[in-house]
Amino acid sequence: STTPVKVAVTGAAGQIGYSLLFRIASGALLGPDTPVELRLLEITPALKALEGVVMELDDCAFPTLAGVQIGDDATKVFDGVNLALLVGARPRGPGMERGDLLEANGGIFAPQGKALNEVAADDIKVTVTGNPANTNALIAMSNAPDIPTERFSALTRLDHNRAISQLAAKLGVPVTEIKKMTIWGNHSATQYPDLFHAEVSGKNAAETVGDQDWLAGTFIPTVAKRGAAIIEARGASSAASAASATIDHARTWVQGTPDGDWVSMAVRSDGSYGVQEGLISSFPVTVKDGQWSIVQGLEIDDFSRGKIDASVAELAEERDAVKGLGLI
Ligand code: NAX
Repeated sequence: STTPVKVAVTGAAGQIGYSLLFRIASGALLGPDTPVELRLLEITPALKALEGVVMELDDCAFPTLAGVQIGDDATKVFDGVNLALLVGARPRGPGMERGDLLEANGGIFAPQGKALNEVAADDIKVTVTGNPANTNALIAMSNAPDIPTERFSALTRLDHNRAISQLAAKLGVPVTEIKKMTIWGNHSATQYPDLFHAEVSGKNAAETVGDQDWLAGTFIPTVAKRGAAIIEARGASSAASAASATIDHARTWVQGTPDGDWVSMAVRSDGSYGVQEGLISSFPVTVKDGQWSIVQGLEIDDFSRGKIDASVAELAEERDAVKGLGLI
């Protein structure tokens, strides 16, 4: 088709944006035959820096980049958008309590949800990368009553990719041998990367590893704390890998999952696996024709049950906090 797909990115002048925009513009999201129009939202003081990024996008002469619009007004920037990648968020500052963090982000994601509700295209799909991603997605979703709830999601694909990479390294196999990885729960240190349903070359991953101490004592914390390890090493938080995962997430949502595999996405719970209905929690999902479904029928043992419940309890606390603040 020659009609450009309109892709909104918020926080476009930030670190993740600096990697993400060039990947989208080069066709990594929608392929080499689909023109893309970028709609970039920033806060007013960052617009000048964003103009510089747009100059660089121009200088790439990407064949798939049909146009770029920038601005600080969500109702203009989101007008007619088909995909929205909500990356810009308020980071936790020194001495900031969780309530302050949730409130500051509510001030971003509630108006953005309302703007999407008002002006986005009918087929809008929303991906929240900005932290706290699950709860920010819940806030945006709750402020967009006319958009079907299944069009909102939060990013746990970076955690998913980290889990695949760690497992592949442990077993000395290519990442392509790993299927059916799952991240459950919140994109936070309570997340649960699950090897009991993952497969390595068609065999059960937990059995192949055969080392519960490594699984519980090394694998899970390494994946859950990888963001902090990147900050420690790089002096800045994950950016290129977060951008890559955001592309993976949105591309899977558009193109679907291959047979015999699934991905992790944080989506609105329908009560599956005992996850309280209405929370935006990460699940194993398959995608077909642009619609995700939670993989059903997996057996959850006591170890996994405890881990999932702990992360979901944190999501419920965040939900209660933003409800108390009148944000949802
Ligand atoms: P940066 O601080 O480099 O960039 C954020 C940008 O958002 C800034 O340019 C800022 O001006 C902009 N912004 C703030 N409020 C805005 C608003 N109301 N509308 C539009 N833009 C706004 O952060 P960066 O490293 O790019 O990270 C962005 C977000 O991703 C952070 O919240 C970060 O915590 C989160 N992450 C999420 C990950 C995930 O897996 N879900 C992993 C990576 C990353 O930590």
